[in-house]
Amino acid sequence: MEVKQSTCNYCALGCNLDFYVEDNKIKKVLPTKGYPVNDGFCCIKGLNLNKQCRKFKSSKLPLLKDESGKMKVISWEDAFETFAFKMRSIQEKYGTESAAYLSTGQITTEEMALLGFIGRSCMQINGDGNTRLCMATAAVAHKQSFGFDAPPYTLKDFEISDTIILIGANPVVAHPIMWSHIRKNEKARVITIDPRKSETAINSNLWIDIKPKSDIILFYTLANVLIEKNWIDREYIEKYSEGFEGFKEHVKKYTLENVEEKTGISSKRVMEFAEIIHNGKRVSFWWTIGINQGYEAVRTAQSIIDLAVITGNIGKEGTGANSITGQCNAMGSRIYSNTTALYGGRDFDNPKHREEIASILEVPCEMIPKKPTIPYNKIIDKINSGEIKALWVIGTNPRHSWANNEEFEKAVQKLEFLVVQDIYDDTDTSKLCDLFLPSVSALKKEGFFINTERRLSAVTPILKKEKDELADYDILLGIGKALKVGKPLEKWKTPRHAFGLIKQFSSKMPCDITGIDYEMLVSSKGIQWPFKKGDILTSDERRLFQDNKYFTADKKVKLIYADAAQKPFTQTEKFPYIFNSGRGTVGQWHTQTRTREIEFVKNSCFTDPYVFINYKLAEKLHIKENEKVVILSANGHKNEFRVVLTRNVKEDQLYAPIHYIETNSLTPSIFDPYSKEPSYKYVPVNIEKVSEVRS
Ligand SMILES: Nc1nc2c(c(=O)[nH]1)N[C@H]1C(S)=C(S)[C@@H](COP(=O)(O)OP(=O)(O)OC[C@H]3O[C@@H](n4cnc5c(=O)[nH]c(N)nc54)[C@H](O)[C@@H]3O)O[C@H]1N2
Ligand SMILES: Nc1nc2c(c(=O)[nH]1)N[C@H]1C(S)=C(S)[C@@H](COP(=O)(O)OP(=O)(O)OC[C@H]3O[C@@H](n4cnc5c(=O)[nH]c(N)nc54)[C@H](O)[C@@H]3O)O[C@H]1N2
Ligand code: SF4
Ligand SMILES: [Mo]
Repeated sequence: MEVKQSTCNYCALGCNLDFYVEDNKIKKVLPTKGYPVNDGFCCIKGLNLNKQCRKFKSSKLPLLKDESGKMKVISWEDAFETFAFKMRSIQEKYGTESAAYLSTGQITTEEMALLGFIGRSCMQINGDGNTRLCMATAAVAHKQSFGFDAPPYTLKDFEISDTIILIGANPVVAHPIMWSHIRKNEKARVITIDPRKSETAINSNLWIDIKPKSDIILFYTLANVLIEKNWIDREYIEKYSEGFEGFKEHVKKYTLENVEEKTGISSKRVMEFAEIIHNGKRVSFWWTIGINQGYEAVRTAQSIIDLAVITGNIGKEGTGANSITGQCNAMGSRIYSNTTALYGGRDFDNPKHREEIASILEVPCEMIPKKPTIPYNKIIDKINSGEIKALWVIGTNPRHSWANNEEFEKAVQKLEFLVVQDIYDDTDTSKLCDLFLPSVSALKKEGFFINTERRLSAVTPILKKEKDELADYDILLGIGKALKVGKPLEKWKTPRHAFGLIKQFSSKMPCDITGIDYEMLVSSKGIQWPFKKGDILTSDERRLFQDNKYFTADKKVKLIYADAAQKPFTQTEKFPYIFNSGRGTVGQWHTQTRTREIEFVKNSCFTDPYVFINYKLAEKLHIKENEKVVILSANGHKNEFRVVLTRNVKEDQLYAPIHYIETNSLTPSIFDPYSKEPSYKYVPVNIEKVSEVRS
């Protein structure tokens, strides 16, 4: 039996797995021993990767909607020609930017880079990704504060930190292997900041039960206290940061007197928290999308960075202001998809950067876009206003996952051409399309992913493609040919060619990987960026900023801050409760297209949408466990949910898992002003008994 090592294509840990293969069938999956991320462990999703596409397989050939509205199987050639003909005619009729695409953090970096070339350079259209829904805030915060989108840590930092502060992050459910690194560290004090007592809060030493979206006020108040008490690292601040005097003045407004009213945390508890930070020798701050998804998310993320910097908890072992990513290749998409940043994290508006990329690709400089893509929400707005007529969706399921998701359904009705490229033809979005392009899953692909700690790892073809099966990479090449891209496409012949280009894109950038050959990634321990030509690997774990040099022009980290924003919605008599949403169980992945293949997950999870409600609130409203209620949102929509009673959400709050399409019918069209990431986790709602609403 052959054993092939590859990377899990679910979450951003990028666990490695050994696949035991015989006769092009997977007989067994075991987590790779000795791999620095998961060393012989993994979660239920990774263990069941062999089931991906087993039961709900799409047709191997594309599908095209005929005049009667039925999907008919067509050949790949016809699909590519149809794609090119329809896209070109729409662009000719309505203008170049009347087409757009929405992509993903779940395909290989090579595929992202090629898609970025076809979409942004050859078609000259806008294209954003589901990483906007997830990580855009962290990317913008890093870029502004550090000078580059660079998560600084290595997973080992969890094991050597003495104070681990988790903010808006629920790794017990969302990153179980990350939690296992935390568990290994028996000495650390673990503090979780979350409005609900999440599975992680339950297992922490301290739960800071903050009011939703008041983190920024807590962090500024903490900073104020730490500065007043002189519990800060003055030498670090002076030598390596910029903006401290202004920051110090700014946080003076955030006093202990006001903190409880705004955050729900008493001044005594804030003082105790400040002492914990002061007493810690290696304090690490970790945040995920409880922070990234918000109406002032970038500034909140930066208030975390500011705290780490003023206390000197950055660039050293077991410290850092550390953003955790979500999807297996979110980091690949952030740096190499050519959408929000030019290849390699360059700037679209920098002529030198554009020339460098044009010269690597051997194309005229005019082919390199001069501006980042318009964001996801603008793409949807422009479909609704009639400016965008064609949409190409790759590896994401926006009918389910987009905020206020009925807006997406509305948008689709206005489109003249919707193409969906997915591994299943029955997703909520696939079901709406005119042309369906089936890709094989990562089990049959070659390429690489970049995980949350900047580790590149190989995606190895575990199974051979069958007749008529194509990977996203092949599909993109087919589209490129039909679009008559011509000679420039020769540079992209295979994923290995793309790898070579990506290396060149990275040259002299902070994410430099010119020292990595693809073979070095295969059956290896992965390699974290940067790894320049000539570098020698001396350790499995590397962190950034150990030399205290940041990627800004003056090499200093910027302390960035702003007045806390007004809430876009407040709780009123009409909408008295706050509706929060996030991951439900370890076994369920987002819109469930893939994890429905896992029998155990299917059998152990609700099939219909549910919402957690506090016992006391239920009592007050005469609602019982398992009863169906209607939740009415301030966004104007309502939907039915099954009630699950809990003590872990506050009386004025509700929590719904995102794995059911109903949840996002209630979320608002509100975005952070800098990152344009949706504020999914905060919307006022009301609850009514089904009978009351129907009568
Ligand atoms: N099983 C499973 N694992 C996954 C995924 C999955 O779908 N299923 N998805 C992956 C992806 S793409 C991502 S991005 C990650 C997400 O990983 P996480 O961010 O850990 O997951 P969430 O459950 O969305 O949100 C985390 C917590 O934020 C809290 N929160 C809400 N509002 C606030 C607030 O105002 N302040 C604070 N401090 N906390 C708040 C929520 O109550 C929730 O417990 O998970 C990844 N892992
Ligand atoms: N209310 C609320 N909504 C949220 C969130 C929240 O916390 N609250 N979180 C947001 C976040 S962080 C995220 S990341 C998004 C995720 O939202 P989505 O991206 O919509 O979720 P997925 O179910 O992961 O969709 C991925 C799609 O890609 C397909 N796919 C898998 N592998 C491949 C492949 O190799 N090739 C192709 N072509 N297709 C493939 C899958 O079948 C699936 O249809 O949801 C966001 N929505
Ligand atoms: S923790 Fe993440 S990367 Fe590891 S097996 Fe589970 S889903 Fe895959
Ligand atoms: Mo995500």
